[in-house]
Amino acid sequence: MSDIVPPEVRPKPAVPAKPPNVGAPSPSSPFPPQGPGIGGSGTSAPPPSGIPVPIGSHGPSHAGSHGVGHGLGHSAGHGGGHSAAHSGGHGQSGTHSSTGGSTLLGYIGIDTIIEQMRKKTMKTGFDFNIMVVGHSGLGKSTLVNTLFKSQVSRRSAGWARDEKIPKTVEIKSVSHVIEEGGVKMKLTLVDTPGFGDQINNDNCWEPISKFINEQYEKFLKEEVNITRKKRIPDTRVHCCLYFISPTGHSLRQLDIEFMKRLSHSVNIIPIIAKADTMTTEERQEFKQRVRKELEMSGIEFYPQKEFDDDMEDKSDNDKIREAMPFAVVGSDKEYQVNGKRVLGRKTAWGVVEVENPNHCEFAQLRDFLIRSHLQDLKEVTHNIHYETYRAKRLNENGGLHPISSTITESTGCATAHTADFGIP
Ligand SMILES: Nc1nc2c(ncn2[C@@H]2O[C@H](COP(=O)(O)OP(=O)(O)OP(=O)(O)O)[C@@H](O)[C@H]2O)c(=O)[nH]1
Ligand SMILES: [Mg+2]
Repeated sequence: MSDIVPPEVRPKPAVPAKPPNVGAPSPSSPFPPQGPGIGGSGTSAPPPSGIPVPIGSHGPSHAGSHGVGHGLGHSAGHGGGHSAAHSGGHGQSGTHSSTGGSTLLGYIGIDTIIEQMRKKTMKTGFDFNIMVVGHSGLGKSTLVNTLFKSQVSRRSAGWARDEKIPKTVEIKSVSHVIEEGGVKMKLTLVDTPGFGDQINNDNCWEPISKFINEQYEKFLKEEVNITRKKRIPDTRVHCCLYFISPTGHSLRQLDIEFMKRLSHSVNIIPIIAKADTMTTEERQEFKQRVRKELEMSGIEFYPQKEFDDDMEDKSDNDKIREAMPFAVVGSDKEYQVNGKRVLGRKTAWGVVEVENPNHCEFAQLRDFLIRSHLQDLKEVTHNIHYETYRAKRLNENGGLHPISSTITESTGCATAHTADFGIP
């Protein structure tokens, strides 16, 4: 889209960044970046010939704590990983090399694999599906437009007096292809108008939960088809932004109910909407209270502690978790501030700058969501939430089991087993 900021004027991520997502292998990739020779540029110059290059420094632990997933396949949208297949297949070769302690007599070009993966992924492009949930008028559409610097969500004009509020929660899904730096992303925005707008809001999480599961079911059906598509369309919700009203009091029963019910089937990121309506102290107090309430209700939001890959991941994610829920402001209007055009909300007493970390936490949310964790959101969706759904469906279906682990292991192929499930 037209007004995407060129990379050179982008501010640095405010949260610790993970390795770049574009073309980067998943944590369970058979070829994770290891030291200076591999990874990073991928096109790095070969070392002078004759210098022995140590190989195979990664062992079986690189199955990753998510346990499953196939780096390239997954980022290209047709994951289908399996831990047994992974450690039994690709994982083995890495283990073997390290125990052998072999050294290469010259450059063979293993480091070009990253570039090969990058090229392939660039060609295939990315899918990212984001859902927004929260009361009407909390700024959901505005925030998504602010996040992607384009009009990806049409703002409703609000309910006119003679207009009827929908009787149930509707689910509306729109897709856009956005491109930046030669990388295409198919962004699907799932809106949920009507959520929390009824007199009786009991069970208004149900249609949303149903929608999320329907996408898993679609994916599962495609996966078990004998003639599978080369690339299964991924409509699964990778992330659900949950908008909390800036009441300054506490969470509503509906907020707790929704997050409790859905936190095990989708990555929920709670955010405090319209943060400019609170003073700095009110905001801090409210954030603390919300955090406490989430903890007391046992709500696990993304990034879930149990899925941290390693100590580095844990320490990065701990910082993010401590700062959550981000209190954000959205706007798709630009104003001139100190000679610069900034996205903001103009008030009688000045402009609230959306991307200014002193004004609100939008930049932290954006960096976390897009610049450091987008690929991880997809992986957790595939490896944890979808996997849970898949296992449950297979159990319901008369206890069908994957084909024996020997076959899975001998093929070493992460997706080989799926055609053998008898899913209806
Ligand atoms: N003060 C303030 N107002 C905001 C913010 N974000 C959006 N608004 C305003 O709130 C109103 C509703 O914004 P929308 O983005 O349409 O809200 P929504 O949640 O998508 O609304 P529905 O689609 O009707 O559920 C508009 O007038 C926005 O300009 C914000 O961060 N702060
Ligand atoms: Mg809207």
